Amino acid sequence: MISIPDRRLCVGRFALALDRPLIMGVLNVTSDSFSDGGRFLDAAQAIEHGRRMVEEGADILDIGGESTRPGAAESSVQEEADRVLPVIEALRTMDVPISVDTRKPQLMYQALAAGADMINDIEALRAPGAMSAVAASRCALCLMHMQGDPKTMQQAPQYQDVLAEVRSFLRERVSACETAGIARDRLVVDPGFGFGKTLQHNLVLLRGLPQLSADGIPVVAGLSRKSMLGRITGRGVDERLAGSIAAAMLAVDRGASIVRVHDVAATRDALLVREAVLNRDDRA
Ligand code: 9MG
Repeated sequence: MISIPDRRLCVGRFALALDRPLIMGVLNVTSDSFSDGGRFLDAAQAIEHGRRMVEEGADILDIGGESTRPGAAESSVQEEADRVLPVIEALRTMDVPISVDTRKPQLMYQALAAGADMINDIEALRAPGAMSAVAASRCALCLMHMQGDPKTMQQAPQYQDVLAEVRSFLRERVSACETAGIARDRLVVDPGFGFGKTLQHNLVLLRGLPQLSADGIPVVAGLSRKSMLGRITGRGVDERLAGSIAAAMLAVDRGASIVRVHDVAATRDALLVREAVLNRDDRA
C-alpha cells in the first residue's frame, strides 16, 4: 500500500489536516462590506456571529475590518484596529484558528500580538514591511492575487493569459516568503476571484484551479456571494446562496483546499454530501 504523508497547514496555535476541504467563515466588521452590508459593525454582534459560524462548522474564522469590495476606499490603521482587535480577543477562546484579513503591516503586528493565527492579505505581503511583520511569528499566510487596488480594480482589468499570470504571481510570492524564512507549510495561495478580473477571467481561473493547486501550496477559493455569481444568475447579493454553494463545490472539485464563505452551515452540508458520494460511504 502506498502511504500518502498527511498534509498539514501550520496556523499559529493549530496544525490543520488537509485531508478534507476546510471552511473559512467570513466575518466582516465593516460599515459597507458588499456582501453583508455592515450588519456586523458592532463588535458584540460580530462576536456572536463568529461563535455561530464555529458552531455551524467553520474551521477558520476570517475577521476583516476594511471593506475590499470594488470601489471601496482604504480605511485607517486606527479604524481597522478598533474594529477587529476586540473581536480577535473575544473569539480567540473558540477552538478554531483566527485569521485577520488585512493588508496593513501595522495591523498585522497588532493582530498577531492579540492572538491571530493567520493573516489573509489581499496584497500578498507586497506592502513595505508586511513580510517582516509576519515572518518571525508562527502564523499562516494567505497570499492573494489582485490586479490594481480595490478602488479602481474593476475599471478595466486586462491580461494576456490570466491563468498563467496569476500562477506566476503566486509562485513569485511563495518564493519571496521562502526567502524571508517563512516555511511552505504556513502558506496558502488564492487567485483572488473578483479582484481586478472580469467574469470571463474568473471563469478561466475557476476552470484552471487544478493547475494552481498542482504547485503544491493549498489553494483558497473565495467565490461566496461575489458579483460574478450575480452576473451569471441575475441575482442580488442576498440571493446568491445557491450560486455560492455551486461555486464552492466546483472549486473543491478542482483542488481548492479551503473555501472562504459567508454561509457556513449550507456549505458544510454541501461538502458532507459531496464527501459521502466521493468516499462511497455506504454505511447507511
Ligand atoms: C478579503 N477577501 C475578499 N474576498 C476574498 C477572497 O476571494 N480571498 C481572500 N483570501 N480574501 C478575500
